[in-house]
Amino acid sequence: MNIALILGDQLSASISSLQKLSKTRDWIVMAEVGVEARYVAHHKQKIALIFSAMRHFARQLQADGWQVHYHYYDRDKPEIGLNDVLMEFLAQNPVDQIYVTECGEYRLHQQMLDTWPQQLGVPVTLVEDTRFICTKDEFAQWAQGRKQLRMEYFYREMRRKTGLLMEGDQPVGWQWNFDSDNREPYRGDPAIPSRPAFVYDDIDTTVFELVDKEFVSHPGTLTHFNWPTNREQALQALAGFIDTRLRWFGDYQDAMQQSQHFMFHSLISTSLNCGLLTALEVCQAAERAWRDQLAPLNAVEGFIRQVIGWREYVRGIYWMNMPAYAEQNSLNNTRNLPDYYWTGETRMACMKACFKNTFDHAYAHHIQRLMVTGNFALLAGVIPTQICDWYLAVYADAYDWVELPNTLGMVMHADGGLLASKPYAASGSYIHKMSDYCRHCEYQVKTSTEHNSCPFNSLYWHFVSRHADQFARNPRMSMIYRSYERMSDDKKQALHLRSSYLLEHINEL
Ligand code: FAD
Ligand code: DLZ
Ligand code: SF4
Repeated sequence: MNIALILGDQLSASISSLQKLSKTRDWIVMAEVGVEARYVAHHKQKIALIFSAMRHFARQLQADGWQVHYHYYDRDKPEIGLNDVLMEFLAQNPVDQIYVTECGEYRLHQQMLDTWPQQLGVPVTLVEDTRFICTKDEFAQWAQGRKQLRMEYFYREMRRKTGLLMEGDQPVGWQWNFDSDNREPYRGDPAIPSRPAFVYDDIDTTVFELVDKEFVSHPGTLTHFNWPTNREQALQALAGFIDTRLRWFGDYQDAMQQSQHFMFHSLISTSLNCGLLTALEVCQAAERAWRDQLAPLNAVEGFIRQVIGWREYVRGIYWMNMPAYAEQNSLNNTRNLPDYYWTGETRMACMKACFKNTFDHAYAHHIQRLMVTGNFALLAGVIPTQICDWYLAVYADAYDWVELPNTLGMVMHADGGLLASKPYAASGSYIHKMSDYCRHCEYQVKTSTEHNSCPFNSLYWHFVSRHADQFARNPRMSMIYRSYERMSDDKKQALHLRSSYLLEHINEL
C-alpha cells in the first residue's frame, strides 16, 4: 500500500500527490496537529479555517471514493506533529511509499527530506505542486544570470505562459501594466458592496468550539469569522468579487478607510493559499469579466498581475533563497516589535484601525500591511524576524512562502534589495493622501517636530538619514536625499530630537 499525506494548505481536488495513488489500494492521511497549529501563535481564525476546510475536504474525498485516515485534533496530545500521526498509521499498516506534494514551508520541507525517511522507515517522495504557474526550476532559470530581478519582467513571462490578457504575443490594450491608473483615494462613492455572509454547518461549528477552547491564548477572535471553508463557498466568494467589486479593484486598490475593512479587494487569498481555489481559475474568471465588459482592463490587469505576477514571484524568491533568506537583516535593525502589534492599543489612528481589522478578521489589505503596519516597522527599525513572525501569525492567509518575502523583502528591505529596488518607506502624508485615518487621529499629520506631530513624519526622516550609506546613491531615492540635504540644520536637529524621543518611547505611541 502507498499513502499520500495531504497538508492543511493542499485542499485541492487536483493536488498532485493524489495522482500517485489508487483509490482501491491506497490511503490518504490528513492530520490536525498541535505542532502545526502552534509553531507560531496563529490567529484563531486561521486555525479554525484550516481545520474546518481540512474536515470538509476529507469528507469530499471520501464521497469521491477515497480511503481517508483523518486524525482529529487530540486535546490530550497537544504536542504531536505530522510525523507522529504517520508513525501511528505505519504501525498498523504495511506502507511501501509516502507521497507528499511539496509543501509551502522550508521548515517542514526540510524535515520531510532530512528526518522523516529515517524516522518513519519508509521512503518519502515529494511531488511537484502543479497548482502554481511557475515551477521552482523555471523561476531559478528565469532568474539565472540577471543582475537585478524585477517582478514586471517575470510577470510578462507569466502572461505569455498562461495566455491571460494576450492577443497573440502582444498584451491586450498594447500595454502590459495599468498600475498608473490605479492610485485613487476613495471618497465614499461608489458604495462598497458587502461580502457574502457564509452559513456554517456542524463541521464548522464543532471546529469553532474546539478552537475557542484549545487556543485561548492565540490572537484574535472568531466572532466575525466569515471565510469560505469549502470549495462551494470559495467559488461563491470568487463570484461575488467578480460580479460586484472587481470593476473598482484597480481604481481603489491602494485606498484605505477607517470604517471599511475590505474595500474592493477580492478576499480570496485564504482560499487560494489553502487550495480551495486555484490561481489560474481566478484569473480566467477575471479575464472573462473583462471580455464580457463587466470590468475595465485596468482593474482586471491589476488583479491578474497580483496573482500570476506577485504571488508567483514571491514564491520563486522564497525557494531560491531559503534558508539564508529568513535570517537576513541588511539594515542591521535591533529594535523589538512594539507591544501594540499584539495588543492593538495605540494612539496612532491608522495603526489602530489596521490592528483592529487584523484581530477582528485575520485580514488587512495589501496597503494596510505594506504602508501602515509594515512601513512603521521599517521606519522604527524593527528586527526582521520579529515582524515576520507577527505577519505569519496574525493573517488567515499567511504561509511562510508568501509571507516571508513580502515582509522581509518588500516591507523591511532586509534582503538588500533582492525583491524590491527601493524601500517602500513613507511619511504620514502618504497615509493622509490614501485614507481618512488622520481625521480620526490625535497626532497632527501636517507637522513633524511638535510634541503631537505624526510619528511617521520624523521617523521617516530618521530612516532616510540613518540609511544614507545604503540608499543615497539609489537613483530612485536621489530626490529624497536632495530634499533632506536642502533642509536647514535646525530643521534636521528638530527632526532628530523628535524621532529620538519617539524611538525611546516607542511602546507609548
Ligand atoms: P487582493 O488585493 O484582492 O489581491 C488579489 C490576490 O493577489 C490576493 O488574494 C493574493 O493571492 C495576490 N496577491 C496580491 N498581492 C500579493 C503579494 N504581494 N504577494 C503575494 N500575493 C499577492 N499574501 C498572502 O497571501 N499571504 C501572506 O502571508 C501575505 N503576507 C503579506 C505580508 C506583508 C507585509 C505584505 C505587505 C503583503 C502580504 N501579502 C500576503 C500580500 C497581500 O497583502 C495579500 O495577498 C492580500 O492582502 C490578500 O487579500 P486579498 O485576497 O483581498 O487580495
Ligand atoms: C498552518 C497549519 C495549521 C494551523 N494546522 C495544520 C494542521 O493541523 N495540519 C496540517 O497538515 N497543516 C496545518 N497547517 C499548515 C502547515 O503548518 C504548513 O504551513 C503547510 O502545510 C506548509 O505547506
Ligand atoms: Fe497615522 Fe500619522 Fe495620520 Fe495619525 S496622523 S493617522 S499616526 S499617519
